[in-house]
Amino acid sequence: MGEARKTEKNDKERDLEANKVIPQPEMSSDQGIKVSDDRNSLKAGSRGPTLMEDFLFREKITHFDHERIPERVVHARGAAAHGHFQVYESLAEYTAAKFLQDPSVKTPVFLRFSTVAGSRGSADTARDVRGFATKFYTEEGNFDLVGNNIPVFFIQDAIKFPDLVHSVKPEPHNEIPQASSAHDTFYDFISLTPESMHMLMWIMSDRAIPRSYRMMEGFGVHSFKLVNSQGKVRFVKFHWKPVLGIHSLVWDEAVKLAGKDPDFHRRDLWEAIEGGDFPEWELGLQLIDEEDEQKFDFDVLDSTKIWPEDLIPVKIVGKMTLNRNPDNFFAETEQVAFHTGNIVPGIEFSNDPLLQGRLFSYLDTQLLRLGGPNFTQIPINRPITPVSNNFRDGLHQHRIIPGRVSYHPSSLEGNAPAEVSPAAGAFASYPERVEGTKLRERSASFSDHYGQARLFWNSMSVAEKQHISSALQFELAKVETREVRARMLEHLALINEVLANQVAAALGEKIQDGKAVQDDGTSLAPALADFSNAVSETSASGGLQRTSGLSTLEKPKFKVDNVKTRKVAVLVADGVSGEQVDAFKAGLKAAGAKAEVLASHLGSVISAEGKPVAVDKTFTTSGSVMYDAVFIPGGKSADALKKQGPIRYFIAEAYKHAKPVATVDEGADLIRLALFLEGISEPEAGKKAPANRDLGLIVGKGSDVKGLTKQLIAAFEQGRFFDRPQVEEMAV
Ligand code: HDE
Repeated sequence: MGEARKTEKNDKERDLEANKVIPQPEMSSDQGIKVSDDRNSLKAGSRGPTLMEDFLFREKITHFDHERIPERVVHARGAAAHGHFQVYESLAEYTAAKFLQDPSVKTPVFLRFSTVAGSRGSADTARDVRGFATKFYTEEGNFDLVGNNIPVFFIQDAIKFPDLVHSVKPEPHNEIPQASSAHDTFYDFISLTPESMHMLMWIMSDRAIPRSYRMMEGFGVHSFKLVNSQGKVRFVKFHWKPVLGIHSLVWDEAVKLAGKDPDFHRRDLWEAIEGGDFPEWELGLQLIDEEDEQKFDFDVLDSTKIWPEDLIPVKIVGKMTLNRNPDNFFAETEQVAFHTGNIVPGIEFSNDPLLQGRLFSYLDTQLLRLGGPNFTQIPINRPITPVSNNFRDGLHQHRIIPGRVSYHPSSLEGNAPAEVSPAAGAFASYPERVEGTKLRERSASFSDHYGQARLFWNSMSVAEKQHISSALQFELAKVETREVRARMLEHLALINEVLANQVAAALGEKIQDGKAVQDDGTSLAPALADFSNAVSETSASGGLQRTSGLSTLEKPKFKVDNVKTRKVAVLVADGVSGEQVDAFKAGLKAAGAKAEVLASHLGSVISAEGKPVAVDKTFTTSGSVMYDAVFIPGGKSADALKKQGPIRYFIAEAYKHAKPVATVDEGADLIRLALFLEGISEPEAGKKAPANRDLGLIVGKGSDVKGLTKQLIAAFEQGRFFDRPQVEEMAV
């Protein structure tokens, strides 16, 4: 078995393995000198001063003093994993890229997820776009697809990126707020940058608070180009579709999780992979022939626009599986260096001005962050292909290249390394005709900033619209400058009147004829210089009112498993029906979901049958926000739990967060206490069962836990239950 596993290792795994340092039994300094005492510095007398000559002390402390490297200027907080990618069938028709030709080839990948605005130590569940950066270690060199979980971006031209980031980061005078866009400078900037309005809708939507990295989509955002071996060119947008479906938190959960478990997403990814639940995404392509570039009312080069899936369907072409956690967070996750410029033959850039700017930025930032030009030699960044060129020296040079020649052409040592022809696999840009007048200008085809924001809003379900509206009410209420709030309201009025009026009401403002006005009718948002290039009359939405692929609550077009790895909290105390706990756990396990037993203490509780029931977590270290559903088994335990306020809170909170709540027998009383005391009216007798079930409140019989488990699984299929009445009245 050990041997078999070894031979299964891919080239990247072998490469990383070769760099693994196995701890030795004997301690030594970095110079290899054995250390006898690592706990006491060298002193002149046991109470005397430490001696300068203590080279062991100095070496240890100096290394420690230099342990930190600059964090990424954006996307500082992240988590990553190894895996592989395989195409379902050859994509030779579309691209010459070798790793997309053969379905039997497994290309190793390293994928890093991240939040954008927060520092390395910030919480995972902040409202933010998530980075979704994949490094493919292909046979033709590294291909990096450095994407996000939102398919559009805030700005159209890379030159604005420092301004955007400065505006969203903590404000410079007081370094407040951390990992949040809800402050003046962000809204000041984007209210003067209307091209941001489409992305703003996404950021205020549930997409920006994912349930798990494993349950979100990924997007390449820009259009790239695929070129086949005959030189045929197509524009392409890359999509990653999660096999577990797209799921989000609700805002209250995200806020609470930031305190209860700031590592919520990092831990979730780590635990899933350790437990053998390997996250998977299918790769999707949207393709537009080069000749059709001008056929649409949006510009294919504009990264603030999607290509609506109802116009240009997503073709599913392959699958990525993450199956191995990093061995060392710093060496791999922190030191990995992505670069949009890392492409392989068969894939090319488009002229999207946002993408073009990124081509400069990534290499530049790594030079500072990783301390010089040799960061490509760090194991996680090394390609699996041989590297041979005349680059030399530089900080942290690890290669020892023998010989006199470090230039080309040369005659002294056989002219090696020599150039390679494109036919033999060298990269050669396709002969695109490029011509233009030198100018600083944006194309008029980039100037609709509201059409797709409207398309997004119109494509949302009622619950999703409500979430967007609440998010905007929250964020803008945190903005202290009234004119900035007013300017934002006027943008919202161009997207949707109902939305704008809801937000205006929460801000105590009024909108008249699209303008935010004071009581006397005068404008609240004085006209400012127009930085926008905006036109509001046109629509860049392909003539569509709504499109599929945007709402996360509608049934997806791709195949998903909404049940696998879902986590249910089982609330127990002494006297719980052990049989029911066992039956419930077995039923969930069979469906690929998980139950965790929670009690007031670790160890075990004694079941009604007199046997120990193992406890996974205590009530105090967990919370309903860490679970997808709650189950209260029957038995005397339910009576004991009734008396505990935090337990009633646990149940009411899960209910308010629209999660399935299930119970049997004696548990029904506990639920009644928890929910109906919370302001929810108990359904009329007789109507109870069917009405409750539709709302994800599942009350079953202890004699049929199997049936109840099935109902719970069906509830997961349905998603959350946002239609529950009266939840706004609940105190949790
Ligand atoms: Fe980035 N971005 N970005 N970005 N970006 C960085 O590179 C930049 C943009 C994205 O897990 C930096 O190594 C510019 C869009 C991800 O290591 C930096 C512009 C998209 C990651 C940088 C953009 C992204 C980064 C900071 C405007 C989605 C994290 C540290 C043109 C398609 C990768 C680093 C990881 C990181 C620059 C816009 C995604 C400074 C100039 C659009 C996922 O180079």
